Amino acid sequence: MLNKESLRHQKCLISLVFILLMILLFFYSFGTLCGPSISYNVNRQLTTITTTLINLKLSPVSNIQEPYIFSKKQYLNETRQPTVNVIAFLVASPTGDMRLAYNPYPRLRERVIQLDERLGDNKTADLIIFHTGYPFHGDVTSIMKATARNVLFVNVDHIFYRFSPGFDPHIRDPTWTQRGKWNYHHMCYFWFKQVFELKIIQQYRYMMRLDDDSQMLGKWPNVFEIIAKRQALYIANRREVDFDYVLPGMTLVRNITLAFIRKYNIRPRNPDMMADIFNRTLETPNYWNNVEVIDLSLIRQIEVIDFMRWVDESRGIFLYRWGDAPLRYITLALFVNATQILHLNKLGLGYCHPC
Ligand SMILES: Nc1nc2c(ncn2[C@@H]2O[C@H](COP(=O)(O)OP(=O)(O)O)[C@@H](O)[C@H]2O)c(=O)[nH]1
Ligand SMILES: *[C@@H]1O[C@H](CO)[C@@H](O)[C@H](O)[C@H]1NC(C)=O
Ligand SMILES: *[C@@H]1O[C@H](CO)[C@@H](O)[C@H](O)[C@H]1NC(C)=O
Ligand SMILES: *[C@@H]1O[C@H](CO)[C@@H](O)[C@H](O)[C@H]1NC(C)=O
Ligand SMILES: *[C@@H]1O[C@H](CO)[C@@H](O)[C@H](O)[C@H]1NC(C)=O
Ligand SMILES: *[C@@H]1O[C@H](CO)[C@@H](O)[C@H](O)[C@H]1NC(C)=O
Ligand SMILES: [Mg+2]
Repeated sequence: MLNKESLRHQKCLISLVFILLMILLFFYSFGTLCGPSISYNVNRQLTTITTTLINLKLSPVSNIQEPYIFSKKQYLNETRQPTVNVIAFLVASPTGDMRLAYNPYPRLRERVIQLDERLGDNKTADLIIFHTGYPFHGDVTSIMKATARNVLFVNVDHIFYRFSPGFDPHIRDPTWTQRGKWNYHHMCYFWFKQVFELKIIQQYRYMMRLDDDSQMLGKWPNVFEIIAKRQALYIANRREVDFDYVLPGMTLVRNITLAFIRKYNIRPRNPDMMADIFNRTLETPNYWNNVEVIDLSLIRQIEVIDFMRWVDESRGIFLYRWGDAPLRYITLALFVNATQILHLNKLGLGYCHPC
């Protein structure tokens, strides 16, 4: 039989254990709440490339986690070697908002087959199809089955429709419209800045952008190998210009570029390109970046990220429809010298757009 003393002792012990448990529970739930959220990313592959890891550590990009990724690796249970090279497309899924919704996926499938035939990378680079909306299951699988590459369908609805901070799309009207009121601007914003902030992109070193309304002409060598071997940072398509009378406010991009140079005391790495930007009255130059290859270590540099933020905060992308092409040209003029840029025409590589 227990005496009163030992009973009190036991009660004391039980309440002590209870309090300890509560404390543990508190910290546990706090930890899970504040820790990284576990979301549905089926492509959580670890890249063993140390350079990429170093870049990741240094990179202050926001690492936005994409909620919906549909990966071929997972879907067809295939194993592929991890790669640092990626080919990126952006398309809009058909939506019920339009009476005649265009479905881009059948044509994209043809372009993917063509890519496999024409690009000499032995089908090793991953393929990411950034998309808004909801592709049908059949569209996804028909593209996955058309290529030996790893294919990732990455939904970007959570970022694609964002605007620059403080911009009011309800009150304002655009100076330029294609598709919906702001769609073209969103596309420019995506390729200039947002794509580099996506978490899925962080595991790669080189990104080649292709559009679904363009084609490589003839056989191409492995451009990923070429850019790496020559230690270049960019492979450029041909030069074009935007005119201020077509795009009112285009030349204002010079003002914010100058302000940035002054504020951060930057010495532009490419004086010829800088002169090209500033020495014309109404024309702003660009490389027609519906095809481009970028060393992503470039846009992971802190000054480059600062410049992208500077442009973003100026709201010029939405106010004046500054395209990602002239903005990329200015980024290159600021941070990349002439030997670090390769040119498709000098490499003898053809590309058509639109076609
Ligand atoms: N998801 C989505 N993709 C878009 C949108 N607008 C353009 N794109 C994609 O962005 C790329 C460039 O667009 P495009 O209209 O060809 O631009 P342009 O060649 O500069 O006239 C294409 O591959 C399109 O599929 C859009 O509103 N939504
Ligand atoms: C996926 O493939 C691996 C190895 O090829 C195999 O062990 C595993 O059982 C497969 N999983 C499914 C769900 O088929
Ligand atoms: C191309 O890839 C295939 C399959 O992975 C491989 O067997 C072949 O050796 C590769 N060819 C070259 C030239 O690398
Ligand atoms: C942009 O710069 C030009 C030339 O320096 C100047 O005349 C103009 O007032 C500036 N515009 C704005 C909006 O700052
Ligand atoms: C502007 O600068 C570029 C590059 O230095 C040069 O090729 C071009 O001739 C210059 N144009 C004018 C109008 O000065
Ligand atoms: C460009 O920069 C690279 C790396 O810093 C350097 O090796 C090269 O000589 C530079 N080229 C020019 C034209 O300044
Ligand atoms: Mg196009």
